[in-house]
Amino acid sequence: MLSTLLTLTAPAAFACEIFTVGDLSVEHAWSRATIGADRPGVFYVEVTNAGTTDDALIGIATPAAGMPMLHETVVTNGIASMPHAMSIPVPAGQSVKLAPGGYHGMLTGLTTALNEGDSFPVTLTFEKAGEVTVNVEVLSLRAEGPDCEHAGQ
Ligand SMILES: [Cu+2]
Repeated sequence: MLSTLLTLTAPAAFACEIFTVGDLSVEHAWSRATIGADRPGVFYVEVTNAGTTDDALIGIATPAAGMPMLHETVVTNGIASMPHAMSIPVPAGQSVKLAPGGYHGMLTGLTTALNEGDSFPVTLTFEKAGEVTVNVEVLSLRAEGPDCEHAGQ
């Protein structure tokens, strides 16, 4: 009952939440609805490093999928491929976006279909800052990102 109420009254809150670990802040964690659970889901997020030490995202984990992995979409001669990214650099003083067409989390082996309005946790592991768990908001099938209003975004 309570969760239904929260979903109804705050539909866009999750993806706009900001999580911090050390010098890193993590926001805009979102995913896309899936038709079923057979195809992989996606995970996108934005990480800002306000510190003076370079860091890197080295892994993701979630109860929503059996095999979550970091991927990079690379287009070579017009052909897209998705090599496994061992680590995604988060240089000091910079922001890095996992977004459609670039770095992304691929959620293979979904435990259930992702429906718009759902949310699920993803734990990000950084080389230096350690771990942080964020709430991921499931947006519509064709979403290109959450609509958050932050000062300076
Ligand atoms: Cu992929």
